[in-house]
Amino acid sequence: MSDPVLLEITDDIAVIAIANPPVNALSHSVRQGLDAAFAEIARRDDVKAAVIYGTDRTFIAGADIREFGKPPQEPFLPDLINRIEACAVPVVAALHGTALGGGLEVALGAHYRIAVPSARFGLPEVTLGILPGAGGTQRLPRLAGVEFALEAITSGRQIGAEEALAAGVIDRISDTADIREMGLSYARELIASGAQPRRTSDIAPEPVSPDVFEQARAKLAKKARGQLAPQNCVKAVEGALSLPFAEGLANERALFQELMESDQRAALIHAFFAERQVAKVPEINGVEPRAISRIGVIGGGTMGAGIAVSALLTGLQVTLIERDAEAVSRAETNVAKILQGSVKRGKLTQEKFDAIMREAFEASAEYATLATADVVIEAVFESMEVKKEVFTKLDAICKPGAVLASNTSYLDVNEIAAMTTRPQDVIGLHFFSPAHVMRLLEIVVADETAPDVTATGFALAKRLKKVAVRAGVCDGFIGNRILSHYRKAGDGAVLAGASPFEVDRALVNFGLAMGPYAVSDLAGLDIGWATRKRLAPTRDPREVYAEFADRLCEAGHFGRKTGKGFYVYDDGGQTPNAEVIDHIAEERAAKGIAAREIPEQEIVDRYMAAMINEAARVVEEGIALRPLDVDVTLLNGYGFPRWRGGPMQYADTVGLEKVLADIERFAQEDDFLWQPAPLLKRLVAEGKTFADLNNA
Ligand code: TC6
Repeated sequence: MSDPVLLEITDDIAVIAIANPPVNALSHSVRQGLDAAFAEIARRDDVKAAVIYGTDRTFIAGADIREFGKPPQEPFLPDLINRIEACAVPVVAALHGTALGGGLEVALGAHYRIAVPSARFGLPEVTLGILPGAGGTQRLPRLAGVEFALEAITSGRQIGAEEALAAGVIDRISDTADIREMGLSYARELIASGAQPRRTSDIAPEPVSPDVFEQARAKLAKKARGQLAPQNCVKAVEGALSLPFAEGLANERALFQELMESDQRAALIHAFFAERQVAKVPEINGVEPRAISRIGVIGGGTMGAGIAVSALLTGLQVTLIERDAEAVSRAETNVAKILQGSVKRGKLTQEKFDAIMREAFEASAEYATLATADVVIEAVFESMEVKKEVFTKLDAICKPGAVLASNTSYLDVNEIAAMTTRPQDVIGLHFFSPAHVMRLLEIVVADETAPDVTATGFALAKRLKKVAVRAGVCDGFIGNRILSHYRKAGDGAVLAGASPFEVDRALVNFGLAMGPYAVSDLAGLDIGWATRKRLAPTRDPREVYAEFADRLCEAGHFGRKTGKGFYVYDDGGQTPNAEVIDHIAEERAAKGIAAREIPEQEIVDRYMAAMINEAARVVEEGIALRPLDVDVTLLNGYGFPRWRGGPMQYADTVGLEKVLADIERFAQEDDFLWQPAPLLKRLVAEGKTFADLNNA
């Protein structure tokens, strides 16, 4: 392996190049190299300034996350950055790409910072369940003010060069193309002007009212409910104001260590790597995707319009098909409305909006306009008959090699593919609503789908900035199949004695964005009802079927859209619907169930055990490639709390033995719903975890 840190002395300037692809992370060898370079600079008396820059595409994207959880090795990053700051000659950080986390902390330890206009900055540690533990919480408030630092550190957001300049994070923007040269010429200028080292730690932070911290704490308690890292970030920044620099650093270190040892850190880092690992699908390794520039979308409702917008925003040409002129015009309005939302939020200029609507988007009632599309995504009504009709037409019209995709969320993609003469070109692309917002895309690979069609699905997902997960064909694929199982466990808890409102509350307290009953009100109770009716003929007679949701639907209560469902919606508020309690009481009486109090923890245990158990089956059957694919699905499409890492990571954290024991306990009440998955039993017997399967 070539040297990750190169030191050369040129014109009395020490030039330090970091070359640790792909992102120049501060791995042990990089820290060693930087430490040695600054030791060399201290030894020499012919060096008048130093420049640090990153080779290739970026400066430093942070500490090496792969080293977290392993025994730390010296030199430690905080000490190294103190050493850089203590350097007797001016140190310039020449910045491009992303200076994130420990990378920005290195830059803050330098004395002068210059960046190209496209450079981006940030302290994203909070998103990994930690805090900037190499002086970031102490130096950023000194340079950019406490309020700026608090917001940047607790959000972890990326900051552009202009904003960084205005805030005082960097000193200068330059559009010199050669990063090394950019740093060198700044250093030469500093030498010529007699500039001295300028240490951030010497700056006294501007005082702020203690209310600033209280408000930040209160806001984060709501926004980042249950999370440790944001609160520790506030404490660390508070220390920058109340403590001398060295003590502030020690305080930061202690708070950092506490987070390093937390399950939340392990879960968030699992999520980070899992979201990259999901794209590693053996069957497409080395397979070239088909070219995509023109997309066809069939159906201009919420889903179709969302898919169209998602594609338009990444520069693709989109043709949207609807039934007739009236539906075409409604679809156009839907697309324009969503895009206008981006204009309002400042994400799209009015000129760009006009250009997209004029040049990239077309809506039509003529299937023939799809003849040149590279990928066509069907997003029509969820009915096999309707979908079959669409695919028959597509088969007749689309060019050879076009990818024909269905956005079905449950149906059999093999059956859909069989309607065409080219099943190898057919795939499922299951978007989540609203499709221009939700990050998840399930790529459903049917029996005859060609590998380059699967590769095209992944390439499209990347272009649309989605996280794509490979799924096999079954009713509901990965996410909806698991969902229908844990929803039954929720219903089981209700029949046993909990109210739907207690179930919702328990799961929100656990960290879910919304409880399952509030979610079904939002989605529309008629959707689940239709699915239950569809599956009724194949329902196993041993299943304990909960009917209380059907009672609401029969009364015409479909949730938010009708003003009433599990909750009553009026004046923007939501209150429990008392009718639900009556329906449940009647059903318990009819089923001969004596209600008992179900503690909050038991509600969570039931819900999680059902999720994990079905997920284990999904993995064992190969519907999901690995446990991590399930985690990424639930995290990005189902509101599972990221700081718990997904259900499989959660299962490993609480222990598979406990999960199995829970299932066996619940089976005493309903031994049909609670049949332990063979994979779960095997892992427990072998003393293994789901993580072992991820790494297999
Ligand atoms: C920190 O700094 C703490 C400091 C305090 C210490 C006391 N380490 O995302 P991509 C890998 S915490 C190790 O696909 P992009 C990634 O797994 C850190 N590996 O590329 C992938 O590997 P694969 C704070 C890393 O161009 C490959 O690099 N920093 C790291 O879409 C390419 O990544 C962050 O949180 C890392 N730090 O996006 C930044 N980063 O090819 C985390 C990436 O084997 N990184 N890899 O799958 C990012 O946000 C993005 O990677 C990016 C580049 C914006 C830098």
